[in-house]
Amino acid sequence: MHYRDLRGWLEGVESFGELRVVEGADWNQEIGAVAEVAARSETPPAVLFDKIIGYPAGRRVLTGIHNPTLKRQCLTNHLPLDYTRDQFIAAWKERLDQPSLIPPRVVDSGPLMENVFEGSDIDLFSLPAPFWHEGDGGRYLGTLDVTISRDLDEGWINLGCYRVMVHDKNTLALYMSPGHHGNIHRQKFFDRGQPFPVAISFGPDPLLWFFGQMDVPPGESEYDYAGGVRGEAFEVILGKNTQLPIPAYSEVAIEGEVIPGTKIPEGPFGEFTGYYAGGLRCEPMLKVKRLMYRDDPIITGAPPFRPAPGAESNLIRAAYIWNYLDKAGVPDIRGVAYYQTRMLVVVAIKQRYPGHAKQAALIAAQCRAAALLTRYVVVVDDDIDIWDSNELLWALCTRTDPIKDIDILRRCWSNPIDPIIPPEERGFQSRGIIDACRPYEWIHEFPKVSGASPELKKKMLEKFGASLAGKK
Ligand SMILES: Cc1cc2nc3c(=O)[nH]c(=O)nc-3n(C[C@H](O)[C@H](O)[C@H](O)COP(=O)(O)O)c2cc1C
Ligand SMILES: [Mn+2]
Repeated sequence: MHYRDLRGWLEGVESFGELRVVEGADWNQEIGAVAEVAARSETPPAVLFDKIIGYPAGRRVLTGIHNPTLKRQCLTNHLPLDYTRDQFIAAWKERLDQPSLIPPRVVDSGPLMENVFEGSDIDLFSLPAPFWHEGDGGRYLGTLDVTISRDLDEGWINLGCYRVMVHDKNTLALYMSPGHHGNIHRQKFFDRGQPFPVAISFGPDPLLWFFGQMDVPPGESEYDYAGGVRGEAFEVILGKNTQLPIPAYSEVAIEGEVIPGTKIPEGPFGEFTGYYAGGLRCEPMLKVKRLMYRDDPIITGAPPFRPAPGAESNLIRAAYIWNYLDKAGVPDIRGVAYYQTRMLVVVAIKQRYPGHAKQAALIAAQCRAAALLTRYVVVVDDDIDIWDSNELLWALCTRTDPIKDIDILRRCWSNPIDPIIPPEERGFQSRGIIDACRPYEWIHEFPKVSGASPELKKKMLEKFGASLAGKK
């Protein structure tokens, strides 16, 4: 099922019954709370909020792109809707291994230009940016956005998903953590005393956002990757003030400048870790020079909460880590799971030689896709279903002897919103490496796993399944 923009994506979601419409919610905390309740349901739907209190009908907010079912991830990623998790990861491994890159195509205009405001006509409060969580410090227009910037020395264009708070009618605060490409781009302008030009899409094509929150290597543009996956260049309009390429089918976008030497409050914000660890901080002000939106615009939102059980985790990041392991020459990787909000990477291997598990763990722990904020890396044998947390805990408890099997890496890459690190030490973290494989030295003598064989279980189901189901 192919879609060309967010509206096409919504039609797709509706066609398989995963779209809900909520009318009459308040931007002030109600949208955030409804989004959380929806995210915790068994099949978390996408929720389109309309007739928001205090706003004309048509100015909408959409949640449920970032915590989707597998089917919605398939839709977003232009894959067959009936793909299993394994097929999805395999398809992404291939895409990442041999990416087809299609750069964006500049067009003169697009739906985004249906409403354009400049100078004193700009009013960010004309859009129903939600106050997402009760303890937040302001209204966040940007949670599922794409921030577009250019590298001053090398010219390449970055897309990153960074949170954006509304400060006043034409001022925003943009939070980009150290090491992220937008942050490095900003440093280059500020080092020369120049304002940092940015454009931000607040209702992008979900695929552009997907790449915006992924670790595409520096020097490469997320635009080109997303175009490759879509099989067609993204149409972009060049910003009048910044010359930055802005998706022409965005619902809402701004362009402007971040001003060096200025400071405005940013946060607190209920973060993806499930805490307010970043607290109230300061960021330089982003002055908006142009606001553009489609008729009846949709703001896309990804309000973070503590982990919700129903959502699929970040499968693409798992595929990324797996590819890095392959490229580093670690053989016989049988699976990689990445529990995003839990900061946990799990690798399953078929052990082939002494030290194989440690090699896999250390590379997984520092490859680009997992280098930031990973707390634990666990390596297990390939008989463990790494997507079943019960199986994982079973391996952890029965195949590790802590004194032998846990290593600690010190001074790894963390960021200012890491809740367990005392504020003055933030930026670094330690990382636990756990070898939960059967010990290689006596793998063949290791106690046999008990329980009926899969064949016997299957046979018994055929024979007695009806009785077990209470049907006889
Ligand atoms: C919903 C969501 C919100 C995010 N918010 C931020 C943020 O506020 N600041 C930030 O630096 N990174 C944030 N990230 C993480 C970055 O988007 C991610 O690390 C991405 O790879 C950064 O792109 P870059 O490598 O081009 O810098 C967020 C990710 C998601 C999924
Ligand atoms: Mn990047």
